[in-house]
Amino acid sequence: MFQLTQAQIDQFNEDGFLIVEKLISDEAVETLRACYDRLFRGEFETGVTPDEVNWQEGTGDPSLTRQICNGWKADRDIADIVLREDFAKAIAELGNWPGTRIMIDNVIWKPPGTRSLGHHQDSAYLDWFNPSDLLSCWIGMDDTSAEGGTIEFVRGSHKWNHSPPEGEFHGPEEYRKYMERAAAREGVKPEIVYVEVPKGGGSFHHGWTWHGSGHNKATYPRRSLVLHAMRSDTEYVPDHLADGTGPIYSRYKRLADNIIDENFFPVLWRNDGYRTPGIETYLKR
Ligand SMILES: O=C(O)CCC(=O)C(=O)O
Repeated sequence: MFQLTQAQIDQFNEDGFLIVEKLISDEAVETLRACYDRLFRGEFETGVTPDEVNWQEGTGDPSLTRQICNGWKADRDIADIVLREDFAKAIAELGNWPGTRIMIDNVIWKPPGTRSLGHHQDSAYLDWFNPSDLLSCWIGMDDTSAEGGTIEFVRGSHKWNHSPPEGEFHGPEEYRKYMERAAAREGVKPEIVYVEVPKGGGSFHHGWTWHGSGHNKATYPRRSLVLHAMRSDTEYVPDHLADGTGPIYSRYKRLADNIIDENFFPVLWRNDGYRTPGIETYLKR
């Protein structure tokens, strides 16, 4: 069971992120590594294709970081981690939320030599739901280092003004460009903090914290799994014309109302004890 201390919550509020040495066990890391091999080969255990498949063996650009979104619907080894109640409770505590739903997961694999992921603020892409608060838990499946292109955060940048979505996510040459422009607008010198943790460790970050990651210049891979979470009481923004992830995830909008359907965005933890029925049955093999 993962649990936060008050000192960690205070640190998160100050910095916009929190680094944690251990989130999942070594056995869970091994299980996930095997699962990553399957997913990027196109083997989907449940028979359901993930919502976004940006890289597959044989067809994917070998210079790019591999990415799949909503692996939890395709493979229950991913679901076991990203649907965890304790992570969801921790996220609610960090965000001061009544409860937590999964928005999406990110399955990320950056082999040696592959390219960066551009700096961005997650919440800039999320005007399809309201309140649009987002909080994420990032878990490394390898020991991480600055040289190996680990995720990096800009300390305190969740307090900066909100920037519009800009630039490339996959493989930009100047991966910090848009963050540096935002820092100049703020009149500050950005302080970069690298998440350097043993495998199974990771971080939490606020939806408005600037983050990204550089090329993998190391000789070992950098695999990570991210749980992106939203508030339990969030709803669809009707008829929005947003760019980014809206066109993909608005396909789950119900015709009659703005309720976000728990079958696609389950409530993982709520302060009244509620958790979407069916999660435990789904996780049973
Ligand atoms: O893993 C990375 O380098 C970036 C992932 C990311 O953008 C995120 O977790 O929001």
